[in-house]
Amino acid sequence: MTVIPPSTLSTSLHPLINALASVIVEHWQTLSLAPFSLPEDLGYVEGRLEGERLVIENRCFQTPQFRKLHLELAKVGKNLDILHCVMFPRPEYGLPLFGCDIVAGPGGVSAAIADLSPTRANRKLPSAYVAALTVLPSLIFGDNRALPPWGHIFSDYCLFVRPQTETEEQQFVARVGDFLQIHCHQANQAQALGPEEAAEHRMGQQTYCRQQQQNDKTRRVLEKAFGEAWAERYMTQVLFDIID
Ligand code: BLA
Repeated sequence: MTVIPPSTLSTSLHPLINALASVIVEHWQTLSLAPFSLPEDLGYVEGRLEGERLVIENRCFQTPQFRKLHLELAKVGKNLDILHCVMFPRPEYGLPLFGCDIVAGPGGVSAAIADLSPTRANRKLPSAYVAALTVLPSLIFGDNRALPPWGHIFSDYCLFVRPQTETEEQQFVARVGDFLQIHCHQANQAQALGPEEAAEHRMGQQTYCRQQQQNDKTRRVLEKAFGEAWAERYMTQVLFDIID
């Protein structure tokens, strides 16, 4: 069994980030994990953002159904804590992409986003996902955020909020747990598709990555700490690598 190592950053991160990381790791343990090597040891990286230390800690795995499970925790100085997670399926299993991003600052969590994003050309999630997601009770958040222009890759079930109370934070964590429960259950039952359908899902993943690479807010944080070339390489080869 592959053991997921504990985070070395967790003692200093926003509680919502630690809670989400725990939920993610818990669900990943239900999959058949194997190690995944990042390009040139990008497991733990340090840079400087306007004189402040940026620390990135990556945990990566693969499974029979997922080519890459990526959980990243980052800390920028004392002021910005980030959780980034994407589960990239192997295209032949026809699974959607789970993605989650949390950005927390001194004023609280400014962005909490989670989705199961479709990879089919018709932008629909598999019917078993729709069946499971539609029976989840609807949630109320006081501050729903609008998606940026590149955000058409996300599904109708996407949560994008600025949680304002602890109850809202707990509600968010619980819903991410629901997404992961559905997703890991479906993945563990998934059968491989034929080459044509796999090609469609591969294209869906390429579109997802291309759109995510347009997130200037992520890029700017990485550029300030590590420079333009490093940020470009990190965004296109680690965070959102486009597979052929
Ligand atoms: C927003 N992402 C952000 C923001 C920052 C980062 C600083 C702005 C916060 C805000 O608007 O309140 C930074 N995110 C990072 C950094 C990393 C990171 C540095 O992951 C990695 C090192 N982003 C993702 C994934 C999703 C995602 C997987 O990585 C979705 C599943 C979404 N992040 C996302 C969206 C925004 C965001 C939609 C808001 C962008 C906007 O409003 O323009």
